[in-house]
Amino acid sequence: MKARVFSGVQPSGNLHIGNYLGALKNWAKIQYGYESIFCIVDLHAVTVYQEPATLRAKIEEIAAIFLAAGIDPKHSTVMVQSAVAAHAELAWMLTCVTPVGWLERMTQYKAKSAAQETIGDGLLQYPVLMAADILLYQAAIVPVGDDQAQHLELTRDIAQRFNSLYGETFVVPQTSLPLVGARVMGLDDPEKKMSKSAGGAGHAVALLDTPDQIRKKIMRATTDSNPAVDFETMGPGVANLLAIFQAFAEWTDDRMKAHFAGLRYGDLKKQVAEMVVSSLEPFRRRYREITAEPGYVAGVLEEGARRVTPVAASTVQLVKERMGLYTC
Ligand code: AQP
Repeated sequence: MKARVFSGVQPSGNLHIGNYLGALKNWAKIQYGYESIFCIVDLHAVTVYQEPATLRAKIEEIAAIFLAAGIDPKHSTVMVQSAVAAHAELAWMLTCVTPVGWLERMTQYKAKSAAQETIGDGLLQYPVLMAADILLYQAAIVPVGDDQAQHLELTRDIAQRFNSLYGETFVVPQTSLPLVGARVMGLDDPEKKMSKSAGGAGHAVALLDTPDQIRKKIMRATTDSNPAVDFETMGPGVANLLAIFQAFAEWTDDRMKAHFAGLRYGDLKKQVAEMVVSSLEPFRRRYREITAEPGYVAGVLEEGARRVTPVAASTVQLVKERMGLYTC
């Protein structure tokens, strides 16, 4: 039997090239080597307020983006978290073995709670629900961007703690990070990671941006006071543009240096913009085709929930038995 892969995206904004390079591109590449489950984690999205009608529409949009990015629904499962109640059920059981101090240390919790007047309990519990998502399917590999590495470490800690308290129950998962593109930074502020819920109009290149929007955003990206690319002294803005190019083009470091050293920033930006536009062209075409077929995405999601429900139920049954909870 093939090892299982699990990963997810929150339907909480416009998916951007950071989500693509950090997660989706890698998922499409590795999916055939594993039994793969890719999830739209809507229960995570509501840890901060989402307008209900927008959230509902986003769920199908994100599913269509997964498929357009190359996830093959004949081989891989695409599903919505809230369609399988066992995610929330297992999260409670894991909450009971997780010390609060572990959760308060999470950097994403610190950053997101700092921006809220009242901190919802869900924001603190977020990594436990994420652990439940992964452990529910006994996933061996979790391909994510670098910002999720700390949550993955916590998932491993929770699994190990549960296993040592109640006996071997969960597979302890491994994190899989892409070599380039694991942390794409904001175009307007290269000190901050590109994020769907932060920044102004020039912050992120959305996957559904038009070629002209992509060109405009990249041409306005923050660089530094040098006139041209110098690999020894370049600032974070230039390093980010080069990383974006390299992640799309899949060039080696040597080829990048030979091609870009000494290139003026205006020309660098033009080349990065054209690389992003042309790389996303097949994605845009597939997205148009997928969304033109009424009911197609809903059917994929229904089938996804149907496939994973028995797997989730068997893990919950095992956990209940281990903990001495009531089973019938
Ligand atoms: N900037 C990034 N560079 C590389 N990978 C990234 N990911 C997110 N941002 C970058 C990866 O994309 C996957 C899905 O992310 P998510 O939807 O679960 O939420 P997130 O990590 O919190 O991403 P955002 O874009 O910052 O969303 P918001 O603003 O809604 O919180 C994950 O694998 C993530 O690592």
